[in-house]
Amino acid sequence: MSKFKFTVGPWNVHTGADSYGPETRKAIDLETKFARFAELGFSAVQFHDDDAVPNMNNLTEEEIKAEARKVKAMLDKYGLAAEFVAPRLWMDPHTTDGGFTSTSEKDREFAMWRAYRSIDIARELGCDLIVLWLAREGTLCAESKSPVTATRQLVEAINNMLRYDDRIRVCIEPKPNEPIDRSFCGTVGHVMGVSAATIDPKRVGANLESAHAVLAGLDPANEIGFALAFDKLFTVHLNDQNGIRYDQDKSFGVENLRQAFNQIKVLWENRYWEKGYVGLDVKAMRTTSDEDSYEHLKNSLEIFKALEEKVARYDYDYANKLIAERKFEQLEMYTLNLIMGLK
Ligand code: GLO
Ligand code: MG
Repeated sequence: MSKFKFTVGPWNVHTGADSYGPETRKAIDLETKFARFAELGFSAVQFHDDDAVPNMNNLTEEEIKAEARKVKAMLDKYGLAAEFVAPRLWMDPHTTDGGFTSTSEKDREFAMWRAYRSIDIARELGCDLIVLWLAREGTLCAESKSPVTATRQLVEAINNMLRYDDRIRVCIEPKPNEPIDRSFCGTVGHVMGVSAATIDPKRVGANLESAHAVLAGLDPANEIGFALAFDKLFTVHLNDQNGIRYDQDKSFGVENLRQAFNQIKVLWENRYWEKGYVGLDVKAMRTTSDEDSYEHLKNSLEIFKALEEKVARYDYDYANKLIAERKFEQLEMYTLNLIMGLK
C-alpha cells in the first residue's frame, strides 16, 4: 500500500500527435478517462481550464461556472477529487507571444481573464490550487522582451490572482525552455524568488517536474528538496527524461532508476503525502496502440510503488553509520544493491 495519493491530467492520455506527425490513436472522452483513472487507483484529476470547460472563450462567466459544475458531478460519480486548474495560455491565438509577459497589452489582459476564470473553475471543482506552467513566458527572439519587465509582470499577474481570491494558492511549474527558447522562470530557484516577491509568499509555491529539472541540467530530487526546505512544494509532476533534448514525459523511472528512487526518498523523508499529491505527467509513446492507451500510467504507478517499497526499507541506521565514517563507496553500493533487488 502506497502512502501517497496519485493524480493525472486528461492530457496524459492523448492521441499521439507530435510536431512532426498526426494522431496515431483515437481520442477518448473525459468521462471514459475518469472511469479508467479511478480504476487504476488515482485519487484526483488535474485540469487545464479548457479541459474542464471546452470552448470557454465563447462563454459568459456564469456559463463557465455552470459547465464546471457538470464536471464536478462527473468527478463525484467516480470518487475522484480535482487537484488543480491550469490556464492553458499557450494554445490560444491570443497567447502566441505568451500571456502575462506578452508584448501585447490586449493579450496580457486576455491572459488575466483566463487566470481569473481558472480560479472560478477551481472553486466549482472544489480545489484551491492554480498551476502556472509558463509555457510561452519567455522569448523566441532574445531582444523582444526585457527580462526585468517580464519578471515584474509575472509577479504582478500572480498578485492579481491572490487578490482575486484570498484562499487560492498559485503554483509555478518551472521549465527552462520549450516551446520557448529562453524562459523567464526556469527552475525552482526562480520560483522561490518570484514567490518571495509576491504579496503573499505562503500561497505561492512550485510544481517540480522531473523532466523539466533534467532539461535545466539539474537533479530532480534536489529541486524537490529545495522547494520542500521552504515548505513550497505544492505538487509534483513525476516522469522521466533522457538528458537535454526535447521534453519527453517518459514513464516515471524508465530512464534513470536511481534518480527516480531519490525523488521518492526525499518525498518520503519529508512526509510529502501529508502535503500534496504525486502527479504523473507522463505520455504514451507514439507507437502505442489504442488498447494500450493507459499502459504508461500503469507502468509509472507500478515503478513508483516498487521503488517506494525500497525507500520504506532503506536502512537509515546503516546508512548513517556509513555517512559518519565517510564510507561513501559503501553507501553508494548499499543503495544500488537495494535498487537492483540484491538487498
Ligand atoms: C509541459 C508541461 C505540461 C503541464 C500541464 C499543466 O511541459 O509539463 O504538461 O504540466 O500543461 O499545466
Ligand atoms: Mg508538467
